[in-house]
Amino acid sequence: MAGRLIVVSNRIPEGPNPAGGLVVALKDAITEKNGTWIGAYGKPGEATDSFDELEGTPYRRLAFRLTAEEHSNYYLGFANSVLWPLCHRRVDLVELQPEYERDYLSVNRRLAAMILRILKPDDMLWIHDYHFLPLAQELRRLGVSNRIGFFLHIPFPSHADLSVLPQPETFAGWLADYNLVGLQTGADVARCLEMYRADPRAEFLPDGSVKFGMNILSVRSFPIGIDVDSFIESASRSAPSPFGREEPAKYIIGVDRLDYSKGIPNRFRAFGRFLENGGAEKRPCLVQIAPPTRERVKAYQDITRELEEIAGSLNGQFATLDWTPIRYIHRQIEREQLATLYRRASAALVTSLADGMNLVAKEFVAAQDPEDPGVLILSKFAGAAEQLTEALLVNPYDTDDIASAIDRALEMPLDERRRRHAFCMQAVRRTDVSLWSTQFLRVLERCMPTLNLPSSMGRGRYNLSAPPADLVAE
Ligand code: ADQ
Repeated sequence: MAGRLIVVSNRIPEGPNPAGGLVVALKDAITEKNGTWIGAYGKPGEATDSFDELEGTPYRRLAFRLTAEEHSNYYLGFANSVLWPLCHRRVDLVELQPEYERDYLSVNRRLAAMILRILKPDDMLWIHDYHFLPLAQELRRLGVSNRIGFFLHIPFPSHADLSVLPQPETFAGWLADYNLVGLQTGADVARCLEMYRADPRAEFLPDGSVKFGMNILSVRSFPIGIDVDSFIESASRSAPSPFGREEPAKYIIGVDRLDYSKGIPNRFRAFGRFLENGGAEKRPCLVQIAPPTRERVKAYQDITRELEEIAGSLNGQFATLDWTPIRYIHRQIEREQLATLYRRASAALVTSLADGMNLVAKEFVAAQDPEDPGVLILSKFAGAAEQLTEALLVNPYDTDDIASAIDRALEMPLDERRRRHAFCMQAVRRTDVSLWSTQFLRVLERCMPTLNLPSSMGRGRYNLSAPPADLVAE
């Protein structure tokens, strides 16, 4: 029997029936492969050097706890105040503190040692996201030669932005210890390869893989998607209006984690411009759902304040006794309700300044009635714009561009709405999340396991083959 699949992600799926996006994507694969999910859980506490096993899911869950200091320095610090802004083209928000990187490395080192204790020789590891960039390097140092894949959910940083790191060259070194690096889009792959092209330690092989020292790694794009059929099913149920009796006659929807990368202030300003330019006569409502995240990081406190100011000022300027232009809701919404909200909306606004993919865009498309679909307005800087080319693509920095797209969306004739929706729906289906995980794992399985050279304990090693071209995702 093939080896087990071990998945590592920042948070472990919690509760007896966890249902986040990544869980939907991976639960079948991990269950079939007798797999294990590893991630942090609970509130910060005592550091442990072995996992706690959580019961109640068909796959095994092994959880670890961060200390309060690690949570501050590794999670809020290096991961979310250095790597997150760096990857989202906000180097002005990068906060460099020596203890951030120190704890980032030490958490990865501790986790590697804990994984080593449960690892079997033919297990395959799939590591997720920017919290664990150096995890393969730490595992290789311990002599681990298993296949290790990595998927970055957020944009790959530009070569110029990487230079804000105190030692920019470590980034290329961290990734080089994976057998396969998966990125969201072709543009991300191009930026990653540009980094290796500029690095004298890297050499390109004829099949496009990168030889780095003695290591060979493949870099491919695997655009993530949603569980299309289940989303369509949720949206097609004839559920009562989530607004009750307060449903606006015509509304545009925005759904985001409250994050500066999502471009929500620009969206509010553009909606204001649209109202000023005569849109107020149509009395549409912008329904923005944005639960706060990472509230201890200053940049997140700033954006919360900024949005309240803009929404307050626009509502003050335009509201009437029976119409509130912006309804801004700071909470998480149930999945079923979200699907209904999408379906009843005339348009959706996704205005990310940078975004790995943006699943909200795909959920909105899947939720529409194909006979009378709403219009997706999508930032050209969201990864989803590489596939959803028939959305109304906008420059999120250009207020007038978004304002006129809102106008165009609300006026769009039915046949054009149907045509654009049908095109986008095909793209949403092509990137269904089950295909995403299957393709990634098929490519990773075809990578030869790494062979350690005893002299250098994992630093000098051969990876005998890159994945064959027929298995490469788009
Ligand atoms: P996120 O930055 O979280 O994900 P996104 O892809 O839009 O962004 O996914 C958000 C998910 O959370 C969606 O499924 C959405 O429905 C849900 N959600 C958001 N706000 C909600 C609310 N108020 N109530 C309920 N649900 C809400 C990161 C990257 C993205 C990448 C994903 C997946 O930043 O670029 O697409 O990972 O790889």
